[in-house]
Amino acid sequence: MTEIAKELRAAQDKAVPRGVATKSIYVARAENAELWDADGKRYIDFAAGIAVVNTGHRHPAVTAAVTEQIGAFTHTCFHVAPYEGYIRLAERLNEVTPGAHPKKTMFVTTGAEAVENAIKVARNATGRTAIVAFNGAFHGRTMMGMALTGKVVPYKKGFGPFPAEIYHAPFPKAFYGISVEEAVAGLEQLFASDVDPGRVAAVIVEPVQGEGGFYPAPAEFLRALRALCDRHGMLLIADEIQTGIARTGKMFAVEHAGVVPDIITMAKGLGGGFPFAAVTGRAEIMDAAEPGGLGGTYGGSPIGIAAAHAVLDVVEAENLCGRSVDLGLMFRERLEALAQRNEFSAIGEVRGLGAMVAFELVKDRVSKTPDAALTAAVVAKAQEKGLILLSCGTGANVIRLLPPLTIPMEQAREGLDILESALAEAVGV
Ligand code: PLZ
Repeated sequence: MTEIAKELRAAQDKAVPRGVATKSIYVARAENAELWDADGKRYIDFAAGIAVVNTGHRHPAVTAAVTEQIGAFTHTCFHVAPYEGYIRLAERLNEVTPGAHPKKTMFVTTGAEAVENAIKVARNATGRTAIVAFNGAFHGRTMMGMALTGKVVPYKKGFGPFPAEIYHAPFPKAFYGISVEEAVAGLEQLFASDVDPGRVAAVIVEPVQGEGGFYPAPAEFLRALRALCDRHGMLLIADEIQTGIARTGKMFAVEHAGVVPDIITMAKGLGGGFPFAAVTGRAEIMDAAEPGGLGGTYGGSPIGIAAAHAVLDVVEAENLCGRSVDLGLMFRERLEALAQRNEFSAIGEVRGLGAMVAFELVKDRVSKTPDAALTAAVVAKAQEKGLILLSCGTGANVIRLLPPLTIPMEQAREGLDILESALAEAVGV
């Protein structure tokens, strides 16, 4: 660490709670897929602010839209003095989300808040109370978000009690031997032993588990969930907060499976770097709550609305879904080639969907024991060499690659070169 970083770290440790864990990259400036710290050191950004700047840091179109909005008005509260941009963005999301049925959209500020509202709406519309989520899921840090999250340390431990009537079922993970059949059987078991499906308002699922380790839900699993929901009158909520907005090569990851959810939550990529989130659902479901039952002071902030309109324009104009597919292929090919090499036998699996790519680091490929220490070492070495990487996974042993979808190919390759040399140093070759 440099002197500036050391000093800021020390000040942070005194002034900010340690629960708010961070890296020690003190950013001064960022542009597209590059970031410079307070010492002028350059980084290639394979984190994108955790899948937020899919359109790159400070995309000119996003910056221009926000600047123009600041010149007009920055806040009125949609409940007090509504504005056209909110309504037009709702129309756009009703159009681009999967399914031809009538839809409605509301806006909030964070992913967790989108999840909260999806659950509120689902309970109100069905008159049912129970919610099913999955082991390893991540749905946010609010009370309901934590309750739905399927990992205790560090997300839930010591923070309860949580809202009642939340149940967890197994998520299919082929690498760890949990098949789709077993996951579906787990749900049937839940309905037989714990909760009457007639009391379940909704099943909430990430089409690719994000924080939990970048496990794509197999298409047949998502289809089985859709069928189960239809059979029991439960709603299917797709949490597309990390997977949405072109990240997986489609606008929404559920499209890969051809599954139409009843409700979709969005955040991250939608705001292009501004705190912004949305809930889109079947019109009759979204309309169940009484007037005044939904909303908030900042929900649908004019700044976020302007940014999101620009993001949707850029995704289309720059064909970011196509770009996501190309990037994902390039990343996977390179990682799979590394995994073939003897010295990199710690790479247990390479997987992903579009530009949501990850690899699992294990002590060996037989025991598949997660190697969290090696993972932390790779991330640290990459950082030294100027590459920002994020780990994830319930065993903290998965490295995920989440570059802006606008990253120039040569920077993507440069990032992969750094990753390879970080990996080599970490395994000691
Ligand atoms: N649902 C699927 O990925 C946020 C969280 C990082 P917020 N993921 C990154 C951390 O450690 O807090 C996320 C997500 C999915 C919900 C959320 C929550 O979104 O905008 O962070 O509230």
